[in-house]
Amino acid sequence: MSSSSPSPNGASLSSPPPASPHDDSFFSPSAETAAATPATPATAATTTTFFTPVGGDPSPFSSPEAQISWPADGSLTLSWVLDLMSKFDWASRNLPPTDFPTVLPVEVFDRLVLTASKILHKEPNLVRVDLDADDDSGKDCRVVVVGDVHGQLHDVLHLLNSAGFPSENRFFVFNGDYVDRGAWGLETFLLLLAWKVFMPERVFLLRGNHESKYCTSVYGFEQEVLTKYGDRGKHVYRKCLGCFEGLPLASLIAGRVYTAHGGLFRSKPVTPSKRSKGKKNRRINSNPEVSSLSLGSLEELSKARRSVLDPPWEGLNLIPGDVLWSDPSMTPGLSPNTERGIGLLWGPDRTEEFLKRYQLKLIIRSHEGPDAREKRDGLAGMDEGYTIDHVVESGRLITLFSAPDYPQFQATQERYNNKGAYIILEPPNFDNPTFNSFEAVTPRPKANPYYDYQDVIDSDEELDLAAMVSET
Ligand SMILES: [Mn+2]
Repeated sequence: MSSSSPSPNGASLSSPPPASPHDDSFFSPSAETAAATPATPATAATTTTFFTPVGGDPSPFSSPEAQISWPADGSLTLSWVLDLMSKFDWASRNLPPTDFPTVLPVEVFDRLVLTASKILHKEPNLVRVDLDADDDSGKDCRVVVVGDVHGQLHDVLHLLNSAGFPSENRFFVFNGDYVDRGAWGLETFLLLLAWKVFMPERVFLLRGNHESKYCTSVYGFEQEVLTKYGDRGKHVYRKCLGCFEGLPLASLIAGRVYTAHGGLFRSKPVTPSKRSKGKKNRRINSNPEVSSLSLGSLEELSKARRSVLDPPWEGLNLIPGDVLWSDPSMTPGLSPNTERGIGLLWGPDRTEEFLKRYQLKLIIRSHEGPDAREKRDGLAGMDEGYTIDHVVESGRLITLFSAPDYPQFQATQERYNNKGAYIILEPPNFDNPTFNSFEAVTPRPKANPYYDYQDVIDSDEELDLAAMVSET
């Protein structure tokens, strides 16, 4: 693995200085709350606030008395997952990042990631979230859909508190982009893996474009891991990348709602037969002309090879890159996403085609925050954490973004002040979304950025393809 990170603008990514302890955010929990153990059932989460409420009041948890250890019998419990969350929250407020291994030793990290990776790698590219709404036990089921969270740990904890934790009848589908930009990508990703391991049939983690070697080497996650784990950092980073490769690409909820990080994808180019292995076919394969682009099928999606560190932008395996990087457009048709250098742009006509072909009602995708939306003609801004982009005969296309006050670090004083949002899908059809917008948890604990946010390109557009080639 190369030790130098690609840098789109030629700026060097230097190691951030070690963070000073957050002296202004130390707290002394009161005696009564310090003794509280979060052993209540997950359903209680809607009424009980375990974590720092909006406004930045101290966490009700005491300092971790001991570091996290892997359960002796190897099976995670609800209290183990809640304990992990509270210790991550505590550590983010009270410890310098270099002390993170005192909370989560590398051996425990290894067990968690290995266990999660085994589950994730077995899942199909398109995970089916099936709820039996006719069944008596299914009529109280709901699905919470979450968009980009980008290492904003405290906002994720708040979201889980607000929506209620995963449980027998509360499913979660996360649309990817767990890491990068925010200072707690590792904590965020690991706590979601913990939920996945604890409730593999209730929690679904899809891959975002940031769950890749290329993005994490530019937007902070690699540096974050190297900082937090020191001389074990390379090992930890490699294990995370291996886990990213296993993340499924898309979900189909109740047979009616398609979700993916970027969205739709092209049909696989025709493979040249041995007889016609001429120049013409080769050219079409490596550089498909606009006229040859057509929407891919769910069957093609299911067959795509997703285990790649960086989804390729050329060649024959283009579906993962499309699903992770594409954006909707108000212009009809399908065209290459030249702004991003990978993926597609698709118009309302293609949303209708896709919905109609599979008798779906809704596409929920993520991938565009307030910064990206500022530059998109004809598409709404991300102030509320979601937008309804296409309204067509068969249904709707929604963009969902769950990182409020994003990005955590930015060069200008003026912030977007965007809300984040999550969606709840309820029976009987799970296709009429309820939007829940929420504000960022403030104040955020102090942290240093892990990437050069002043010089790095503003949005994750314009892939530095040369860097990707050298990194592959
Ligand atoms: Mn994205």
